[in-house]
Amino acid sequence: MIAHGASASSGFFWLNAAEMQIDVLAPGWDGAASTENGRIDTLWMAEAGVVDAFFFVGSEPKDVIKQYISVTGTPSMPQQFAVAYHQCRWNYRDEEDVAGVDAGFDEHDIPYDVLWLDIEHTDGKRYFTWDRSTFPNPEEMQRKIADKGRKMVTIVDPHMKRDSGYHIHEEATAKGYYVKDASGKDYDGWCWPGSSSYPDMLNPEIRDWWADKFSYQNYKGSTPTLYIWNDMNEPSVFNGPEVTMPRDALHNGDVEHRELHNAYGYYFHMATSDGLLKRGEGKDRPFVLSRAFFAGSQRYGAVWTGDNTADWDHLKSSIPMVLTLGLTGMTFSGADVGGFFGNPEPDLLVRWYQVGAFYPFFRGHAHHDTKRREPWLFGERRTALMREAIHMRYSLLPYYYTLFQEASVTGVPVMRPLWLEFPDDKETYNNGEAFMVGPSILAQGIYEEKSVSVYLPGTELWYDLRNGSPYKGSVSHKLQVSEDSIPSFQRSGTIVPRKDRFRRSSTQMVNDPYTLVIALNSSGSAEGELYVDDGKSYDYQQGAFIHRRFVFADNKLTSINIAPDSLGKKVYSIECVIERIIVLGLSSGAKKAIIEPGNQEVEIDLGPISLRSGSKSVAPTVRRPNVRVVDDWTIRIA
Ligand code: NBV
Repeated sequence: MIAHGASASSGFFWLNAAEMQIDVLAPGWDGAASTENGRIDTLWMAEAGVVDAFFFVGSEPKDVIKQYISVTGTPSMPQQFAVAYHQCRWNYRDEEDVAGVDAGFDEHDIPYDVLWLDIEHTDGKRYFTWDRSTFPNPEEMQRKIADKGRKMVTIVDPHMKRDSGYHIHEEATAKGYYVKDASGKDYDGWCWPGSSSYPDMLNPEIRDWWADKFSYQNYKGSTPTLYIWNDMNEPSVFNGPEVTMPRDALHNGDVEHRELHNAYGYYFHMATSDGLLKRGEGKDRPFVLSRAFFAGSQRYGAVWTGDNTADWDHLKSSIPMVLTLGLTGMTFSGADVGGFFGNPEPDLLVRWYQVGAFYPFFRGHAHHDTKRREPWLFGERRTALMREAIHMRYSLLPYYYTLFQEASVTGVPVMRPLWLEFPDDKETYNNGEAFMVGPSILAQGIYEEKSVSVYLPGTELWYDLRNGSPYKGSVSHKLQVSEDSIPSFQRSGTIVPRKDRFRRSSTQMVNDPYTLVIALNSSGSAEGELYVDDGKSYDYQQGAFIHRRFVFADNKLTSINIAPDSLGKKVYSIECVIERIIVLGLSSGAKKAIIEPGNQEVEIDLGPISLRSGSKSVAPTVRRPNVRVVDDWTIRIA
């Protein structure tokens, strides 16, 4: 629980994985004690376990998050590709289907990084196997996708088919690795494969055994560009009480399932993530998406909000859900774009892409009973709008990656409620429709309306991301809704790094030049950061990264190295330059800039604010300064 008021913030965390109920006795509830001085009581009950509780107190909410993270662990740093767009469906049927979807993105000039395979790709829902009639050559399929810098993900659920011909089941049975029922026999529940049992993830030896299943030798048909999706790990049991395992099922050390339930998925995610780490000999960062999670799951990968529905309300509620996850450390999260159940009306699908392009985890997904909905199936105009939304995300990838790095150190989430950035502004406290991405960008979802009120906090200006128009802070702006994008703004006083050349996948953007977008505040200054590393390994932990702070003040932009020297055993360097600097709020009289060192003069003139098709808006732009991001330099507006 996080509580926040203008003068202080606090948190309470009860580490307990049993069923828990928390009553928030807010005004209007039976038994609400007192709301004097804004006080709201809460009542906590758990079915089992011990009271192992933590209080966190700070002067602002980020202090509370940092303390909570110091107890439960920092979010893992994702690979760069994982921050880009993912395309999923239950199910891409066969290798031809996969090739067709992959080609469809290229034909329509839409970047994507990851193609996902759901449960039907397996041989009878036996995970770690392939249905060879539909996927006869999985390695070749992955290699073809990888040639474009893309990856694949397959699903691996915890219910193991009780089938004597299935090697995993045979081993787990022989070794006694399954969760037991109350009588001590292997627990047998019903799930996708039929009769199934569940490895006991509480036991470290069993987690090790599970992790080994991801080696290339054990997982036949897997390659280094294949990553994993853990679903149904609550665990979900179709015929179990409350659709899960009975509370008296037994885990390692005779721990009853009732004590462990909410952490089963956490351990499963942990073991899977360790598996990917092991298979790459600890070199590459794992990517594992998990449906079930618990305090600390942020260390093992991404999560999503589960099976939503293709309706406007679910689009709307995805925002408070993702924001709340972020506050609890789980910053790498998102909702199924388009809605899992049902067919989205095309306008909803477009809006979902526009909102989803801001989620930290950005994946389109759909139930197998729904119609196909790849982004080019709804006419040219809508294809263009969805392409635009995905392009916007790709151009902001340097900013997102920088925010993920911040989250991996402090736990402060990538996507933030407004009050995390403006803790003193009471107008923001109940706002669950708008959100910040990092400290610099504010966006507001559109849910069917024709016009929308957007509250912009703080006293400074905000600049429309699309056309650079300035809007005043501390004001609710009534805006006409445009179909082009959802309202989104850059806060003045900030600098956002972008990459504006569009490629097939993020991997192909590695050497592309940067654009910096500077939004000046009323004192004519601004600040921002850029973090870059190799996007995949752990070398950054030994200093192999670039971390710059850009400061604009007194008409001069300075690039400062903020990477600590102490880590410097390894080095990361790139030749990338900054090809364009857009300065929102700069007087139009400025005509040239001087770069130091070198005393080189470059032009300033009006250039496009975004490279989106059809965008005509311009702003003062420093043309081709071509300074390297790894170097120290200044650029003075003359
Ligand atoms: O594996 C099938 C689905 C999956 O597509 C979805 O994303 C999960 O949340 N899975 C649930 C099981 C079936 C749900 C009806």
